[in-house]
Amino acid sequence: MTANESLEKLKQAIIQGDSQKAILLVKESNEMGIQVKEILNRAILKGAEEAGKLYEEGEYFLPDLLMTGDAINAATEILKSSFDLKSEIETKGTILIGTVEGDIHDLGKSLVVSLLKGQGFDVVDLGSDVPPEEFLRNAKEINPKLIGLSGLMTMSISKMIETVNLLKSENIQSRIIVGGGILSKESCEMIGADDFAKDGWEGIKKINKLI
Ligand code: B12
Repeated sequence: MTANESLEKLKQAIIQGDSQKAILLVKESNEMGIQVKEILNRAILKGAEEAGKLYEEGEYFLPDLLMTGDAINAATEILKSSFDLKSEIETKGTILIGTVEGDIHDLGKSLVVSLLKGQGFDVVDLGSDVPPEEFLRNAKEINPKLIGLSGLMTMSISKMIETVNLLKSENIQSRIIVGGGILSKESCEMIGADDFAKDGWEGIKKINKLI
């Protein structure tokens, strides 16, 4: 099997929500020497996007999305182990991260957490559906170098605005980055964040620059 065929099969397994197949194909792609970033961006994220489209078009229902979510989780769990290699290097600082209130999507955020830990950051992960006040309380307690807000739904943008406004009104000095496929330069400006990222690796580059 070629690299392209292997990635295409993995993408299909994600769309079909076949976790067992996805696990096998991630391992196979790894063994073939395909880069982790390629596996994620060309197969897993593309599969997630297509499952999302099928849901929008009414071909998929919530249980189908759940199966896709499980397959994404199973596949990314394997990839995460290859990020956590540099955990013994000196810490680059603390990052506070969470998915904003009303949004339970947390697979992408958890992946970013693993990437950050692998880069030598200490990460405090508040999980998903995190109210603005919870971000504020933790920011005051931890004084993180950067705060990352994740959100995958259009309505999450208004929660990001609310969260950033609260943090700024309380004089929190941490840099702020927002992440998720719905974001754009315009929405980032509207939110008042320092930057945005639609992909984990782009996010890491931008975080390293911001800090
Ligand atoms: C899996 C999935 C689910 C799973 C989530 C499981 C989980 N534990 O996360 C389940 C089935 C539970 C779910 C539920 C719902 N979902 Co859903 N879901 C998806 C799907 C198919 C994939 C998301 C995913 O995991 N992607 C894979 C990960 C790895 O990628 P990612 O999250 O984008 O993360 C990457 C980047 O965005 C970035 N990133 C993410 N966060 C951060 C943070 C920082 C700081 C940085 C730097 C970077 C960064 O880095 C990551 C790695 O590259 C998307 C489709 C899509 N196009 O995204 C729909 C989608 C997000 N869901 C959608 C909807 C509507 C829902 C529901 C409302 C459905 C319903 N009727 O109940 C509920 C939401 C309930 C709620 N209140 O939150 C819509 C949102 C539409 C919109 N624009 O508002 C989408 C877009 C589907 C669609 N096209 O209609 N969903």
